[in-house]
Amino acid sequence: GWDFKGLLKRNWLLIATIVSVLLGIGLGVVVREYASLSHLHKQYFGFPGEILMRMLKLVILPLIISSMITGVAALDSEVSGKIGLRAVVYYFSTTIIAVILGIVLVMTIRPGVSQEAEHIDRTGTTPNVTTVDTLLDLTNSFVEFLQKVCSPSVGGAVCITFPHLSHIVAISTCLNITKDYKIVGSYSDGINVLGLIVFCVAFGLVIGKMGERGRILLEFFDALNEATMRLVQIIMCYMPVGILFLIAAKIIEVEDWEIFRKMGLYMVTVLSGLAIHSTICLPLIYFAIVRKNPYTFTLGMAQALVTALMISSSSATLPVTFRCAEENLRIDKRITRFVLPVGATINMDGTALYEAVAAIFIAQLNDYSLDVGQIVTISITATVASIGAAGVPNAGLVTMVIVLTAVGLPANDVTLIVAVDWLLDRFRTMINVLGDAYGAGIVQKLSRRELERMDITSDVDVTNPF
Ligand code: DAS
Repeated sequence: GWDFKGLLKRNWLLIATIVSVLLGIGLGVVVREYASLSHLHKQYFGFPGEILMRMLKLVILPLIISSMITGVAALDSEVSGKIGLRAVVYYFSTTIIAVILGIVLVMTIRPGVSQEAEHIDRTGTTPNVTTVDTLLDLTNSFVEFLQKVCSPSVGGAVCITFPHLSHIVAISTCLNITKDYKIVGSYSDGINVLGLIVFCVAFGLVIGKMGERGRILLEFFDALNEATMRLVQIIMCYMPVGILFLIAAKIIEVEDWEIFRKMGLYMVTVLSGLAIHSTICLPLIYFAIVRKNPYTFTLGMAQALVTALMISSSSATLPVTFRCAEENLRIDKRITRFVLPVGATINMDGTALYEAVAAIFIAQLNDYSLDVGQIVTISITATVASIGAAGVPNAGLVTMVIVLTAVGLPANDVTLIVAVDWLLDRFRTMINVLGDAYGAGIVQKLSRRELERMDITSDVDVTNPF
């Protein structure tokens, strides 16, 4: 027979979370209809949700530090190089696939060309832009690009892929600390996760080479990781309550629902792209490599996916992503500790797809025809912009500027899509998280030989040192 009770018991948290999403939507709609809350009361109302966000953000720092350092230190540099390279290849290829899918959809659906476009207020138009302005803009965004994207992520990627080039790590760590790149940015807008990752990789490589004395640190960070995951387990019990208020508060807060009708076709384009990527593209790649049912895999990630949908931040979802990948899908810790934190920061398929669609949508609204070169530029910059976006809410909207300026569209035109971004952000974050998880599954499969060899030769079991 069908073990209904067992199913309930094993999935109570997921069920409770989904029920609380529905209750939250109901509560939000009712309060919105029947009570007019003052600004202060709205804040009180959102407080239980705020607590959840803060608790999740609180554990990201120890989680990333402990998982990255042990992840890197536990593997010998040759193996970590191979795993890193595979992860980077996976990140890039799936991101490109997402971008191409987005471009194909937006060019066929053409959401900005229909009459719908006429209804949209064009408040964001720039006054005539001179060539000098454009040049200045381009230089500025290039410099900013170097600071924000290149130094940390390329540095991170280089040192994971080629561990023997650790001096590059040192240089980019310095770059990260100087400039406005503090290792830990202001807590409110999240942590500079890329800078942190670069630092942890460097530290992990050093510990790995220290032999007997390094092992003390390795065990320390491993214990820190376990302690953090126990905290996460406690936080997850609070999750249904937090989520209920988070979504209800959002529904009360949104001012303009009418905009959704006006922007309908644009949203349909983005959402169908995300749906196709997550139910067809990623599963196909997973099946081709791992030869297991991809949909059981997606189901195993359900808790993380709902969380991402509710809090629209890959970084803040990371603790839940870890739990799902390790507990439900039983992915090797040596892989997750490596692939998930880096993925949460640089692998954003949903964001890349969204950026490409949004840029071309804005071009369509402006009656601006794009040639092949510009479309290629959009695909490259959308990929870069998704790597550069931090895993925090609405980050993708900010890095949109890179894409728009690269093809000569007014950067101010992001204002045209701001109103619906809070909703699209949730869905693209969900796909970002799913992409990271599939990455861990695929890299594990590709690295099984190295992992097996390590199981035989290594005398320390890093996954359980005690
Ligand atoms: N919300 C994002 C994330 O955390 C990124 C984005 O804004 O696209 O994945």
